[in-house]
Formats: sequence, structure tokens, C-alpha cells
Amino acid sequence: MTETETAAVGIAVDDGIAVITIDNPPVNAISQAVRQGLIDAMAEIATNDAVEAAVIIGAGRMFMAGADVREFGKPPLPPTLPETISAIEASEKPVVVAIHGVALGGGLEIALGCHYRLVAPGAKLGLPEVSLGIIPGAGGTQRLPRLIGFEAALDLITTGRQAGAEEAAQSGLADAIIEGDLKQGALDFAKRRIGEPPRRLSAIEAPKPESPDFFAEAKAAVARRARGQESPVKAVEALEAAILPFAEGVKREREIFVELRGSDQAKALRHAFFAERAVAKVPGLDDAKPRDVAAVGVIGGGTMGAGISVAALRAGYSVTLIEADVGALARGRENISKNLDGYVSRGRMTEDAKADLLGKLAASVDYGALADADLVIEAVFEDMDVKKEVFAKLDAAARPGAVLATNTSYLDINEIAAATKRPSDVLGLHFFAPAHIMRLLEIVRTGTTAPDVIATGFAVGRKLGKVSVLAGVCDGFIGNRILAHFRKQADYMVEDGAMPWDIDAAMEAFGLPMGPFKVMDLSGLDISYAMRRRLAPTRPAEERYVAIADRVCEAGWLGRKTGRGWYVYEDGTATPNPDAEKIVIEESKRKGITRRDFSPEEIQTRILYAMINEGARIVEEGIALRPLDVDMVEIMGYGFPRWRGGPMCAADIIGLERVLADIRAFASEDAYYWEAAPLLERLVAEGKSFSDLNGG
Ligand code: 3H9
Repeated sequence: MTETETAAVGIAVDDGIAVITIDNPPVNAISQAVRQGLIDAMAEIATNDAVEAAVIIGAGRMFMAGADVREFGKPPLPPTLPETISAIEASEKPVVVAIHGVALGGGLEIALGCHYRLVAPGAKLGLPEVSLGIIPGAGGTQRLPRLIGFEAALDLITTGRQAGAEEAAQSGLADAIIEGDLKQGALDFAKRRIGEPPRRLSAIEAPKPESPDFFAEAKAAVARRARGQESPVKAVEALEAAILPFAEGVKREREIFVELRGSDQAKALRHAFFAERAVAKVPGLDDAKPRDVAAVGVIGGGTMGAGISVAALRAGYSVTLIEADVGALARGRENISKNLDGYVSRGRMTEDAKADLLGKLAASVDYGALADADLVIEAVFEDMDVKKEVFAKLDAAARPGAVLATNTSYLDINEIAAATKRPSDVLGLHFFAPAHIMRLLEIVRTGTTAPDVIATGFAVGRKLGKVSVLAGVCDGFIGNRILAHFRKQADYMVEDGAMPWDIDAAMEAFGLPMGPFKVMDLSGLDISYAMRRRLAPTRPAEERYVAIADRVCEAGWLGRKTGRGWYVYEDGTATPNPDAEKIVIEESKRKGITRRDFSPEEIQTRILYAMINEGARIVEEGIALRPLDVDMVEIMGYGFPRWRGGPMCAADIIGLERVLADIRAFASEDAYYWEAAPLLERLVAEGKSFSDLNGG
């Protein structure tokens, strides 16, 4: 056996088979060292007469996560990935790839350059480049359709989804699934291929599209789904180039890849990728050890409590549900069961698995049932007195050291914590409805929450599959506080001349899945009405107040549940409510406002800037640790388009100087509302951007 090593790629020759091992922890990203190592390995294989075939395999927990995302945005270092893959594919000796864990992006493109692909049973294969604002740039859009046809390739490339081993084997993406020892299986497979001519995907004739209009139709469908994101649409263009001879197709693919790599959208999506991982890294929490959590108590079986219970059950916790009376308890159980039915009907859970989960659910009207809980999450009615009463009872029932959490969306958690004799054990775990589906979790620390309690919040969030973001206490924490400003801006524009459906259309064009007025109709106008009532006593007298929504609500139009709100809902369609329009016009008149037109761009700008300005205040006050935490809350919880990177990243892309100049111009009309956040002023004065505050 001979062995040579580069930093990240090792070769060992064993009985005529070269085993090339990629070893670049933690995810075998294809750094410059990996590319060079592979080229060197292929050169050695070509010249070493003792080698008759090769196996490429990954060390550690996966094959390869793809190109090193950290190298993007920096000058490219040779050799390129396409050159590396060409060197592999050109080998005269058969090259077999053995995939475990994931083969993503450039990792799968390397696999497509090999002559045979073997997968371990749990392997996942995908080309997720579009989610980073780019397309596969190393032949993926050209080799994949040659292997599995255009339709299947289009699905994988434009969605970025991962195919499991079974699917890969069925589609022809993988030649075989290797049960047992992957390396041994690959060695045996390679031995059987010795002497066979190499199977090169680039040499296969271009496939035919499934129908004459295939690409035009695909482009239209993908564009609709992408809501402003360019990369999936460009991916269709690259795929279309696969009908050309291979050399021309890869040239076109590369052009598109290079164009997108430098785009604002790619920058924003890279930011989102790293921010999603950075939110869990809380400075100062390194030494805090999370408390052990196995048993979770949930107080309240309404929409939120039931969603939280399902999330906890699915994550493997046992759950004890507490309700005020037997009837409410039965309804809570029913809500949980219905949520689980949703998974069953979509084929994502078997009836047996559902029954198993329900077996881990206990329910009681007695707080004594919480005596063994390690974590209790309160999800009762949003009222301070009710919550304090619950926490006083919880304080008496829970064991010492249990973590006590409230799912409040707005209330002062310091005050809730003070209702117990153990405020350091209290924190906020703010879930988003539906709690078993939405990925955001705001972890809210009070002035007294112990570090290990915060660390427990993050550990539980991770187990629940959530993206957890730390927030401080204020009205609405990060997300709902920004939402309040978003809505205020929308209301101001409606009173000044726009119609609710204009705002919705403009914000949907901005990339939101649903405009704010449609969202209000969905959640019920009475919800925000109650909130405005609650805030009324503390609202500054000089603050502009728009009463349109109050009047629509007082007319009994509560949205979808009454068939009428901002829109009229009939036969499954929503049309603008003419009576709401009348109220809008009357209210403008009552205030002496001359209504004017708002272009979609102006609507988008005013709403975005209101979010940026408030986001800057939230960072400055320390409610959010960094701008990236604000971005993640908005992307994960409020449908802010990921391809814009979140409001703070969007501000950096626009340029803070311009944002500040525009805000100052708005302030000349409405000084009360549009006062620029001091942090924004300071960053502009120092020539910095929000990203400078994100650290590493
Ligand atoms: C591409 O391939 C382009 C080509 O077509 C063309 C080229 C010409 N690069 O997520 P985790 C880091 S584009 C650099 O916590 P998990 C990550 O930041 C690429 N770093 O682990 C984290 O660092 P830290 C297409 C990467 O087990 C650490 O690794 N590929 C990369 O939950 C652990 O990550 C993708 O889009 C990378 N590519 O999930 C795949 N990937 O510890 C992106 C990860 O400092 N990656 N890191 O925070 C993933 O989907 C997940 O990371 C993966 C592992 C499933 C692999």
C-alpha cells in the first residue's frame, strides 16, 4: 500500500484500487486545497501502473457539502471546480464515487463527473445552489439532465431539494445503494469495473426535452414560484442549454453562474445562510451548560399550546398538557390530534406513529401533574393578570431547577417572572403560529434570566428544529415590534391615498408571500383591534392614529372568518371590499387629507425603511444582539424574502447613505414618525454598514 497526502485529500492504493479520501472538516467543503488535491490525485492515478480503478469517498459525517461558500465573493483561486471535474471524468481508469451523508452542490457535481455513483442508504443528494442565489456552476445543469432527463433534473435544480438514496437509485442518479460497509462495497464494485471503458456523462448525446414548450412552460412556472428570486429562473435557462453540445452548454452555464455569483441576491442569500447559523452563537453563553430537558409541560391547549405540544412531541419530548377545565382539556387534545392528522394526511406520518406520539401526551387540570417537568411553556390567553396567576401556580408546582417559559408575544416578561420566587429560571419562548410548522423561535431573556436557562432555550429550539434568535424584553420583542411599524406605515399610506389592495399587491411584488391586509383578514381583524385597545392608554398623544381598521372591525367585518374584511370572500376568491373602500375615503376626508397616488415602489420603500429604522433601534437598544438577528427573525417568521437577506442586509445593499437621505426626506413631511435611528446616523457618519456589526 502506498500513501500520499495533501492537506485535504488523501490517496491510499489497495490491491489495484486507489481510494481517494476527501477530508476537510466539518463538511468536506470543496476548498482550493480539495480541488488541487483531487487534480493531483487524478494525475497520480493516471501514471501509477499499480492503479486500475479509483474510489472517491468522504471522511467524517458526509461526502461533500459543495463548494466552499466562504470563497465566494473573493477572487477565485485555481484550479476551478469545472477543471477539477473534467480531470476526474477524463480518467481512462474507472472512477467510482461512494456517497454517505450528503452530496450537495459541487459535491454532487463531482459525483456526476465520476463514472459510477454509489450511495449509502441514508444519503441525500441535491443541487441547492439556487438557495444561495446561484446555479450549479460545474456542469450540474448539463450532466444531470443527460443522466435523469430534463423533468427530473429541473425539479431537483430549481427547488434545491434533496433526493434520498431510494429516489436516486430509481431515477438513475445512483447506480446502486450499498448496504453495510460503504468503502468495502465501493472497492468491490470498482474491482468489477476494471478494464471497462469509462462512462462519461459529458459524452452522452444531449437529451430531448419532454415537450416542445417544456422550457417556456417551466420558466413561467418557476418564475411564479420564485417570487422575484432570479436564480431558479436562470437555472431553467442553464438547463435549456443542455440541448446544445456539451462544451457549449457548460460555457453557457458558467456565464450564468459567474453573473449570478456577483449579484446582490447571491450576496443576500449567502448572508442568510451564515446568519441562520450565527444566531445560535450567542456571545458570552459559551460556558453556559443547558439544563437537561426530557419532560415538557404546556399550559394551554389553544392554537399555540397545541402547536407547541405537537412540536415537542415530534422532537421526542414527553408532554403534559394543562388546561383550566375538563372541557378545555378535551378541546386541547383534539387540537393536538388534528395537527397530527395534518402530517398523516400528507403521508408524512403513519397512523401508528401518531398513536405513539399521543401515547407520550398526558393531560390534566391539576398543576401537580407538572411536578416532574423539566421545562414548562405557558401558552394561555395574552393578558398580564392571567399570566401572572398561571406563573404563581406554576411556581408552587414545578420542581426546583425547572425552566419556566412564557409564549407571550408582547407582554413584559420581567413582570411575569416577578410573579415567581425564581425569576432567574424564567424566559420567553415566543413561537409563531402554527407553532409546529413555523421555524422561528424568539428566545426572550429578561433582566434576570440565568445564562444556563437561555442556553436551555437554544438547546430545546435546536431539538425542535427551530431557528432560535435571542431577543430582549420590549413591546413585541424583535419581530412584532417591527411588524407594528410595518403596519403603521401601511395604515398611513392608506389614509394618505393608497388602497389596502394596492399595499398588498406592492408588498407581494416585493416578495412577501401575502400582503399585510390579507394577513389581517386571515388572522382576524379583532386580534389587532384588541391590541390597539391595549396600547391606547400608553400611546403618545402626538402620535398619528389611523382609525380605519377600527371602523372596519366595528362594522363586524373581521376578515375571512366573517366572509368579509378588507376583502370580500366568495366562492374561494378575494375581491376588494367596496364598503372598506368607503370607510378609507371617509376617514381621509374626516382628517382633511387630500389623497394622492402611491407607486408600488414608494409603498415598498416606505415600508422597508420603516422596518430598517426600527430594526436599527432594536439593535442599538440591545434587544437584538446584531443586525443579522433582526434579519433572521424577519426571514424565518414574517415571510421577508430571503433573497433580500432581511431588512438590515437589504439596507446595506441599497447603501445606508441613501437610506438615511430618504428617511430624512420623509422626516421633512412627518418629523414625528420618521426620525432616523441614531445608529443609522452613526454608521453613515463612520462610513460603515450594518454588516460591520455582525462580527466574524
Ligand atoms: C456550490 O456548490 C457551487 C457549485 O455548483 C459551483 C462551484 C463552481 N461552504 O449547517 P451546519 C459550514 S454552492 C462552507 O451547521 P449541518 C457551516 O457554515 C454550495 N462552509 O451543519 C457551519 O460552520 P460553523 C452548495 C459550509 O450538519 C458548518 O459548516 N451547497 C458549507 O446541520 C456546519 O454546518 C450548499 O448549499 C459550505 N458549502 O448541515 C450546502 N456548508 O460551524 C450548504 C456548511 O462555522 N450546507 N458549512 O457555523 C448545508 O446545507 C449544511 O451545512 C449541511 C450540514 C447539510 C451540509
